[in-house]
Amino acid sequence: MDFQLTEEQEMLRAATREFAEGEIAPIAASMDEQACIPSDLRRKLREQNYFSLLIPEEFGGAGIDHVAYSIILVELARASAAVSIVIAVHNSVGATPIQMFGTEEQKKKWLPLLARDYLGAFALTEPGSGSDAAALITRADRSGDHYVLNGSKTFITNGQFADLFLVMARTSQEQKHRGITAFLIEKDTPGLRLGKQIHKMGILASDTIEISFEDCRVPEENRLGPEGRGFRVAMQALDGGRIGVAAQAVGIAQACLEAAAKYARERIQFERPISEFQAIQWMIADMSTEIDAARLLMLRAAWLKDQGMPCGPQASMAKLYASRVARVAADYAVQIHGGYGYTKEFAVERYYRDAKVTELYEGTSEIQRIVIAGSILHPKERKSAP
Ligand code: COS
Repeated sequence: MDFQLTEEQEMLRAATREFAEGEIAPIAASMDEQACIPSDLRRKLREQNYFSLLIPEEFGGAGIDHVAYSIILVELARASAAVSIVIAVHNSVGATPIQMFGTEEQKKKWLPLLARDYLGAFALTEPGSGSDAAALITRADRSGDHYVLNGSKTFITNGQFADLFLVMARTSQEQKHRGITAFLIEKDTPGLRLGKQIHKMGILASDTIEISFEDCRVPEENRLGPEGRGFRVAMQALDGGRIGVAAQAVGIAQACLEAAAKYARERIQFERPISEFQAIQWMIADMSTEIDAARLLMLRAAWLKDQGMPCGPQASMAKLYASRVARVAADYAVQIHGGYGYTKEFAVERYYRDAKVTELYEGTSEIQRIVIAGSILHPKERKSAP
């Protein structure tokens, strides 16, 4: 067993830290305040290949492994959780499913576009189907060599700026999850409407919207995978996506620890830095230990994915644990800052709001426990590739 990153992974980590500290961290608070990522930063992220991380080189991407990918997301999230999720959604659940389930034509058509200038989004959740994803009711009715979509989707990260949506819709009313099919839908397809912005508690700079379909005609060649296999596409996309959310959580927690340690060394009370009090030291020690454990779970899941081995339960474990660590670390960081931690003067207030979402999206913590418990109580042979 080797706990050391390869030279290339370490180089990517260091380069991302430099980029994130130079270009993202200085504007993270103002992005949060204005609830948007400036186009200039989006352009720089594109130039630095962050939108092509998981796209294979043969399709114009950086083609890096998942271990490197997760480490990069940690560094981005350490500067801005909102930026990290924009990148993670595009790569993990926007582009990767095309690589996993697409035909050669689909890969050749969409992956270079996603690597170069398209932004990807993932549309599974509906107002009536969140955790019970297979209960979705958006219809895709066949009409000759097209499908006609009707219905609505919610909580679409990247939705406002996305060029390509991976959409799960129902092609059969008779079967629950086996009646779901995946489609690739471009933003200007007639009948696809961008709906209202969802006003969130945290990760404010990343956009989250509703979308709807009204007699939206999608050609058969835009179907991703066979009819009735869309639930599997979504689940396998989420296996990878959950590693990304775990990485985001580790990054937020790391930022909390660093901010808390810095403040504790500087803040004088009772004539000494508060870092000299054991109550503070224990919080720092617990944060540090738990962040390391979360990071190791994240790396193990990423490594399994790189080996082409089943990683669903391990991705769920990483997300479940890392997201709780992020929430608790944010709580400790605010606590160590005292009243100041409750103000906009310090970044820990933002970390506290940002951390919570990692326990909610890409499957709540309760769903992660269902996946983990299921893998122990009802084990199934599952391959990570289709
Ligand atoms: N990889 C491949 N296939 C998977 C899979 C995975 N990780 N998870 C489930 N499947 C397959 C199963 O093998 C089964 O297929 P077959 O019937 O062909 O054997 C099918 O999917 C249904 O599985 P299951 O019975 O476990 O599905 P459920 O409807 O009970 O749902 C959960 C399972 C709860 C895990 C799923 O609905 C889920 O992940 N919900 C959360 C959704 C989510 O994360 N939403 C956030 C969206 S992004 S903000």
